[in-house]
Amino acid sequence: MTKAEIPFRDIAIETASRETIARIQLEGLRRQVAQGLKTDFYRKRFAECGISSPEDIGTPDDIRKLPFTTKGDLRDAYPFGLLAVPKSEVVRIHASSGTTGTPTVIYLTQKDLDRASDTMARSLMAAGGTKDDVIQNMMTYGLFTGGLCFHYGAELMGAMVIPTSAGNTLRQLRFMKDFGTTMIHATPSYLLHLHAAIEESEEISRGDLRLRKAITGAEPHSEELRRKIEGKLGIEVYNCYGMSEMNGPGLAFECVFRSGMHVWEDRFIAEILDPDTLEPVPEGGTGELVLTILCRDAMPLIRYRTRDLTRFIVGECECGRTHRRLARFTGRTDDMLIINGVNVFPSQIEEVLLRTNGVGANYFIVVEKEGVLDRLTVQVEITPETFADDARVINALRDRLKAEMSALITINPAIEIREPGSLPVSEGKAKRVEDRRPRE
Ligand code: DLL
Repeated sequence: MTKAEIPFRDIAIETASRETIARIQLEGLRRQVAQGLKTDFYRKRFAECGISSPEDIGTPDDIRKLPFTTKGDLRDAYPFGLLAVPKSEVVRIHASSGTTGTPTVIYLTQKDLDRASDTMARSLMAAGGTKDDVIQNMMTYGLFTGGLCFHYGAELMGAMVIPTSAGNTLRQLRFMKDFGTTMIHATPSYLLHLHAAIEESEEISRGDLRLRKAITGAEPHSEELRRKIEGKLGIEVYNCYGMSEMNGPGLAFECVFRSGMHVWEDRFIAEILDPDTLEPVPEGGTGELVLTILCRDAMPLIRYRTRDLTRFIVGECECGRTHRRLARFTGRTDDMLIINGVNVFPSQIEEVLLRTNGVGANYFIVVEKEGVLDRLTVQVEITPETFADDARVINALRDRLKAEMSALITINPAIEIREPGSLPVSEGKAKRVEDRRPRE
C-alpha cells in the first residue's frame, strides 16, 4: 500500500504532532473539569484534591492531580448523579453491567452522540471502510453500545448498514448473501460460529458472499484466534476496543496495518498505571488502562479505572498516525467475566442467590466452551428443607433462579441444583468461579 492509499477520515488530526495533541488534550481536560464541577460528585472529589477551577490544570501532566473514578462510583451515582447538563439536553442513554444489579449508565447530548458517531466513523475508515461498504452489524441493539453506537458511526461514514443485531445465524447468512454484505461487526466467538454455520449450510456457501472485512471486539481474543478466523473466512479481521462508559466501540481501533489499536488521543486521555501503586508504568510496560473522556458534555468521566490490562506499543505505526497504539488486552484486574461478549460479575449472580429463599450456603460458577460459544453454569446448593421438598418445588426454584439471573445479566445460565454440603468448601478465600475456556 502506498502512502497515498492509506485511508483517513481526518488526516490533519490523525497525524497531528504530539505537541498539537497535547494542546488539544489540555483544552479538553479543562473543559471536562468545568463539566465535572457542575456535578456534586466531582465538585466534592475535586475539592478533596485541591481543584476548584479548570485553571488549576496548567499542563496535561496535571491530570495526575485529579481523582480516579471507578465502576462503584457510577453505581453510587445511579441514575443521574453524574449529569452535567440539564436533563432535557440528554437524547440517549446506554448501559453496561455493574458489579451488582445496578447498571453503569451513560448519558449523551445530541452533540455527544455526533462526536461518538464521528469517532466510530473515523475508526471504520482507518480500517479501510468506505461509503460503498455494506455493513452488517451482528452486535446486540439496545442498551449495549455495540449495536447503536457502531451503527450510527457506520451510517455517518455513508455505508449501507444492515442492523440484524445478534443471533439468528441463518437469517444473518441470508442477508449477507442477498445484500452483498462486505463488512461485518461481531464478537470473535460469533465470527467462529458464523464460519461453522457456513460450513454446515446447504443453502449458502462462502462463494456466495462478498465479505472482505470483519470488525471484532467486546471480548478478549488472541492474535492466534484472529489469524484462525482470517484463514477460515478468507477476510481481514480488525480489533476494536471500547466500553459503554467511554461511548462504546471505537475508542481504540486498528488501522489497515493491524498492529495494535490507535487510541484517539484528541478525544480520550489514556494512561497506563500500575494497578497497585497507581503510578505510571515504564514506557511500554503492562498496566491498567485509565481513561478520561474529552468529547462528552453530558457526563464527564475522569481517570476512569477500566480494570483492563494492556500496554502501549512503542514506536511509530506505518500508517503515519501519531495517536498511540494499545496492544491486545491480557486480562483484567477484577473478576469480571465476558461471556459471549456480555460482561458478567460473579457478584451479580450472588446477589440473586442471596435474596432467594431456599438457596443454601454455597454456590459455584463454571464457564466453558460449548462448540465455539461460551456456556455459563451456576451450581447452587439448596437448604436441607427445600432439598427434602418434592421435585416440583425444586424445579420451580431452578426456574426462578434462571429467570432472575437472565433478567439481570442478560444471558441464560444453566442452573444445577445441588444437595446441601455437596459443593467443595474452600479454605481461606472462597473460590467460586472456574473459567474452563481454553486461552486462545
Ligand atoms: O464491549 C463495547 C464494545 C462493543 C467494544 C463492540 C467493541 C466492540 P462493555 O459491554 O461496556 O462495552 O464492555 C467493555 O469489554 O472493559 C473490556 O474488558 C472488554 N473489551 C471490549 N473490547 C475489547 C477488545 C463493549 N477488543 C469491556 N479486546 C472492556 C479485549 C475488550 N477486551
